[in-house]
Amino acid sequence: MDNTDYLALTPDTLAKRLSTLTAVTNHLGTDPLSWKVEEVGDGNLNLVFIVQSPKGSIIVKQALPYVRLVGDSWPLPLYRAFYEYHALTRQAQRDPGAVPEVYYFDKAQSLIVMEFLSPHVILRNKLIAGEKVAGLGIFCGVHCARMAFRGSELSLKSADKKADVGLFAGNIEIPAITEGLVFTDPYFDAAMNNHTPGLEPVIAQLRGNIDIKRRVQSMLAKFATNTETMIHGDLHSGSIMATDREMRVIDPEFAQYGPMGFDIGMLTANYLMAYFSQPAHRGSDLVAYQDWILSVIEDCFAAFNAEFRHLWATERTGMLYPKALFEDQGHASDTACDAVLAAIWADALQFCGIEMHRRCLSLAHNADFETIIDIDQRAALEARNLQMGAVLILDVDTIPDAAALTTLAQKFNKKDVL
Ligand code: SR1
Ligand code: MG
Repeated sequence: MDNTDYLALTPDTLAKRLSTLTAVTNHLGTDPLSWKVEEVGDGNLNLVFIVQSPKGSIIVKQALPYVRLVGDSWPLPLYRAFYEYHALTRQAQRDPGAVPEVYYFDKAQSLIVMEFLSPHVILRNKLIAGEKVAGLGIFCGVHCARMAFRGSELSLKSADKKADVGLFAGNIEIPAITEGLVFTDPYFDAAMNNHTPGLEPVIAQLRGNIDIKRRVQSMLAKFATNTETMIHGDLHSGSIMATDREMRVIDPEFAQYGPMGFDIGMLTANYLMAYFSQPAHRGSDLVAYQDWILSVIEDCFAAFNAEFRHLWATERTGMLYPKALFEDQGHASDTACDAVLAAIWADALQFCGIEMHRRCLSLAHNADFETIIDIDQRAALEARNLQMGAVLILDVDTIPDAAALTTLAQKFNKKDVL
């Protein structure tokens, strides 16, 4: 493939342009005329192609030089594919089997060729359809714990971790999207915002609350300056593909070094939004399905804590909390681990509340709510979500554990806010 000037692929040009790559022909065979190419990208940023042949299938993901959701009025650097590639390789090392296998990366073309996951579908669509995924919470909790621990100086050599922080620090514009759309825009009348009509009284309360803005800005400072581990950066139910029992995490193009509680907090927000939206999507199975979503949240945090403690005991080889300072002195380190986990929990809850806000107030909403056609019903359900988000930000200290979090969700689920 011409590896110099970037050129966006099309379904018509892809086969010819990729047909000389061994990494591709290994999976598809050498006859590009037998390849079927389909552009399936429905995300906010990139081109995504499924390429199938009688021999096999691949995914080709290519960055566009602008935000697809908005158009070329919002340019975005192609280099994000470079960070996605490096994130995928680190995720594969730190949690083997959790992400698609990468077959090929072309930096100049901002293009990644990877494993086609089948019959997996986007988890968000399963949650809207009322489908369960066995082991979902455990998978997510274990994955988040492995990524948090193994990407930090609890585990990595400091020189390696600091070099990686330096590498990812070159990514400016992608974190800037999160800094704006997630942490800032929801809390004032920003140009790209949109919201469901009817939510105005709730929005006025949130935007009029200086405490919320202060706390969210403090979490933004953590997001932007605390480089304790490599985070996915955009871990929501659209970033997980699942069958009824098998899961993979995809799309780490927002990866950066950031706070350990960020990914699990964002993901929890997306489970809570799935939960709050269910009355519009379910019939007689509503209560059982909502209970299942809450059980996923509880399983996720239980698995996160258990895996993190396990890694603390077995893989604590970095410069932080060294065994030389604890176990080797005959001092248990359990209380230190408890304190680290408590700080992650508090961060996660606040990131969760912020994500619950931005998906209803800022530019990029989610299908859980957006597919609700009855605008009054959508506003009523989003209002519960917005108000619970505010409690997570303001009253984080009153929510000790995942059981308290899901109890709070049940309380808001019964509340008529509007
Ligand atoms: C302009 S990009 C909007 C959103 O899409 C991505 O998936 C991230 O969630 C980002 O905030
Ligand atoms: Mg994405």
